[in-house]
Amino acid sequence: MNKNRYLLSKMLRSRMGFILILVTLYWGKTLWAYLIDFNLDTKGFYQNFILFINPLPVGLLFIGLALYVKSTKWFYRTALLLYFLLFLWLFSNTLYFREFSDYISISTMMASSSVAAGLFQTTLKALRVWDLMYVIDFIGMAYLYVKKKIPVDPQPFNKRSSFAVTALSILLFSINLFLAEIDRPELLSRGFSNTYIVRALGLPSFLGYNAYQTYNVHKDRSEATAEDLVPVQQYVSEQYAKPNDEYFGLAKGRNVIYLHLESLQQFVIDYKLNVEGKEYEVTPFLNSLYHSNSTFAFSNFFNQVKAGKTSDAETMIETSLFGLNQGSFMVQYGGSNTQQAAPHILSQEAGYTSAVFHGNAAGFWNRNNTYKQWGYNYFFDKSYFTETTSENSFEYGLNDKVMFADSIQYFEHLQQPFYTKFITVSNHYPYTTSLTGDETGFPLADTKDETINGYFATANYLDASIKAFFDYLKATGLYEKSIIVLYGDHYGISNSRNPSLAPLLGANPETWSDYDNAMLQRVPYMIVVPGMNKGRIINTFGGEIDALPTLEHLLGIDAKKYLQVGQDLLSKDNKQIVALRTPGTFITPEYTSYGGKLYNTQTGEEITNPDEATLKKVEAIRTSVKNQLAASDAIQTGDLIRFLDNGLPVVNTKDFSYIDSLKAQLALESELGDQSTSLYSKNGEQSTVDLFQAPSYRILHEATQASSTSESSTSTSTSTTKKE
Ligand code: GP9
Ligand code: MN
Repeated sequence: MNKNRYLLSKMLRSRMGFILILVTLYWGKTLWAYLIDFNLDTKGFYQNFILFINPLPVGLLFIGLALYVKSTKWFYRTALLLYFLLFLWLFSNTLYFREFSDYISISTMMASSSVAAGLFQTTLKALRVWDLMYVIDFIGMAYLYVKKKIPVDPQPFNKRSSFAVTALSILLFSINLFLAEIDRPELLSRGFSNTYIVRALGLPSFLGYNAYQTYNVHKDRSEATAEDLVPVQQYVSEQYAKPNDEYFGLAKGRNVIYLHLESLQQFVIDYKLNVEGKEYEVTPFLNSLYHSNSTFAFSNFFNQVKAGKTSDAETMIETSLFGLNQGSFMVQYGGSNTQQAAPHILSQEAGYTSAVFHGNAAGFWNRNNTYKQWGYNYFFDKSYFTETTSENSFEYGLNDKVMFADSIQYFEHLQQPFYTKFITVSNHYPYTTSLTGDETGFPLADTKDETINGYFATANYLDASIKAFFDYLKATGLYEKSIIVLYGDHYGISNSRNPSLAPLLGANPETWSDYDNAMLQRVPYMIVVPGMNKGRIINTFGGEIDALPTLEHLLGIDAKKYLQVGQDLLSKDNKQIVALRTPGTFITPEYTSYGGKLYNTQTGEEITNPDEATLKKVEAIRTSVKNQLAASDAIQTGDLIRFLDNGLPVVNTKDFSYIDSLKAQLALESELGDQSTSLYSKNGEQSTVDLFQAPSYRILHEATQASSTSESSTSTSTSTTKKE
């Protein structure tokens, strides 16, 4: 016992012991910050375990570098300095987080000395009593130093052992990374959010990762010049599809409400799920919109996203430029590129106010920064809504009905006309975790694949929440003053699962082909213009890239002067060539190129021996697709809009703060007085919050099917299955 204690104290008095003490201190402080200061949203044992271990490898790697120093004095100085730097980075981030709910990135450091200044100002305000925990060891060390009680080991570490420590920490880091990738595949290639990186790998690794990304972005950007605009502008003016007189300005001056339908595919429209001989309409409300003569409903509208998924869809919808071939544009460039997105264009051209409502954390997909560049006045993320619990939310945020309900208190204070977007989330993979309690009951499909089985129920929930929101719009009178655009962002069922889906679509899994996969990339796209009766189902082929010019023309704003590569889908000049991001893939009414094969779009037959004429036509399509993607990529990676002079002022991101937005809205309302156009002001300063009603699945169906005992037994068994 005594011997052990002697060995331990000898060990701790050695250089290695000193390093280990510092690493442990750093570890402890980081965990303290994770627990007390940061909001890392970890769920379950596995994520918490990764969080728990991640300060260790990098701490050991850095502080361990001191072991290479031979001189006694300098060894201790170096070790303390490295420890101090790690501490400084940790502590700066905690202070920054208290103010901005995000982590310090290279661009925040570079872009604004104001952040540094702001940080300094807020530092004092941001300090808390318990911050003593972060510095208590320094006080202890100073005391020991003064009392000359710090043991000094004059024995240098040999190179080999120092190297062994470095190698060990790299090995530990690789294990950490490996575990993190299992938890979240493609973590580094797709980026997702700063929170995801920090909680998986820790703060110093986040800095390294961010530095690498920033370096790449800056390299492309610094090589670009104003001259690169010339071919791009040339392309854009050739690509321009002039507005259709019949529809130009049809919705001029109306509020624009975008409803982002998470993972909703076109095949669910009009689809009836057959379970035990009974048919269940999955999206009854969306179906009614689809067939309404107030709706331009598109039947051949394709998602064009890549690894940035939701963020790619948003990028296209808001800017008519593509996401990247690798990773997410919003994450890599969104916060720093000069952009001319819908909120900014509409604010400048027609005095619109803009806002986004979304029940996830603001940093996901770097929305908090990108939205500022897009000119969004407000961004109401989950911090504005009811606290998330396991009943009302899942991994990706608050359930849709709750998100809509909680949005109204802010929505009603927006000045009109407004441009808003509600990003739903409950119909997100895995489709089995978002619905609980009274929201369960829609039957599960019966395939081998649980993901597919749950998809219809969450789609049905999404449909019900959209209906509730429409009911609210009608009850408040906003409906007639608005144009409501709904779009599915991307597939919900991945290609690898499609053969299992096939039987539900009346197809044979054995003969399921890449053509079928391509056709399943269709997503809903509906433009509802209440009061208008020119609506119908439109078979024009198009995609997300085309949404903005289509909207602009409906609002009476000519897309011509903007650097947008999509085409108005209501224009007669539309080329109907849908470029997908995977090189070589595209869809037109005649040909589909997908999975390396060419198909006849109408019949689905593979074209193995194309004749001369076909070859020629396909070649022309390929060139057109390549040009469109190349023009977009040049704009995005070269940050070319910064050179553009089309009269639109550059967005000043400092105009926007997404903190305490209600206060800003109310202040504006009272400043405007009689001139305030918010719903709240127009409604005699009466809140409309109570007009939003979103009854649960159980309540809705008990009312209509109370008598059907077989139905209630189905729902009971469904909810039991879900709990397992
Ligand atoms: C998260 C949500 C999901 O906030 O928008 O993004 P996705 O995983 O679909 O790209
Ligand atoms: Mn999505």
